[in-house]
Amino acid sequence: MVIADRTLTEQFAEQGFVKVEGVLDPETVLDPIIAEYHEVLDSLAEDLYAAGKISSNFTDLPFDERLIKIYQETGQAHNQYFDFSLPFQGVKPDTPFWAGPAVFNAFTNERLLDVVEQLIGPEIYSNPVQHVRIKPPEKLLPKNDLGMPVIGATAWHQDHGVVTEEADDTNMITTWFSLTDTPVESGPLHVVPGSHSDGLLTHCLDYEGNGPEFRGGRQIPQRLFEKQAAVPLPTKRGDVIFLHKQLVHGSLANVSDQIRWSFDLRYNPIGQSTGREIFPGFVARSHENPDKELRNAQAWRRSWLDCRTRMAAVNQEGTDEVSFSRWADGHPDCEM
Ligand SMILES: O=C(O)CCC(=O)C(=O)O
Ligand SMILES: [Fe+2]
Repeated sequence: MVIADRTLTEQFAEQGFVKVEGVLDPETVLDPIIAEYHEVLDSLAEDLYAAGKISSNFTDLPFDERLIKIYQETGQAHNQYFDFSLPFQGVKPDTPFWAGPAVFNAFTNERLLDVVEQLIGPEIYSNPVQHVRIKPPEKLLPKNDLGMPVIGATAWHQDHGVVTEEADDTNMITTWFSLTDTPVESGPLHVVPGSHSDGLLTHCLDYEGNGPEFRGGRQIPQRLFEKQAAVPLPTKRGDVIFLHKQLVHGSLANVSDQIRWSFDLRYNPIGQSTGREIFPGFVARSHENPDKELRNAQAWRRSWLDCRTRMAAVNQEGTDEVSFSRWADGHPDCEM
């Protein structure tokens, strides 16, 4: 595949990212996901209504308005209901998550895997570091204790910095796509071209030096990379962005009137550590052992249910039997 006179792999090697247009078919891949998430929103509304936390189920409202209303009335974002992952701490036997068949269908999409294959080779493992991010317009969102929207812009980081040291030699690639068009004002990815060549940078915990929109939380101080060089990557439905694990990136704020809704999935060559071993991955494509490819959405969901059972026995009330972070406080790079 050739994009703007350079091959996809050349562009990825030079820039640390590549956007490929029209990889996923909106009607057969993305619309079924959106339909599936209507059920998820139903269950969120039912649970909150039963607990007396919202004044109505809001069944008459369209998806976006209903989600926003629920976030407003509860003063919280409820992303865990929608995410195909689990928290690192305090998982309960009934912690909600969503690992539905339409989601699994995207993870195993052949056209998506064809591009992944060009970038990391033909033996492809679905790495379980993966998230859905549904971000309503910031002006409509309640604020957290720091005065920031309860779900907003993503602070500067490298995806390598999000996994444990076990994955230092893993050739992990991130794939990012949006369920709805994501113009600049909706808060797309924001990447620093070429920054993947500078190695793993320090990620600070609860850092305050990157400006009010990134107050607190884990992030790379802006003085460690060329922030002025950052470019936004708006997307249309069906486009997919591929990121090198050391590309410095974040996302912009959603200052539009629409929700901003993305998936980020990761893949690595089979046999390499995922850097999050307690979470379940699977063989997405194997030319050597095609019979090992997982194509059963129920089995995938069950693997997350089993993981939830395992997680409910560890990392409770401040204990840390399973580590998810490689960073400690007190690095000189993090001084203000
Ligand atoms: O979509 C976002 O806000 C951030 C996504 C991200 O950091 C990623 O896909 O690795
Ligand atoms: Fe990221």
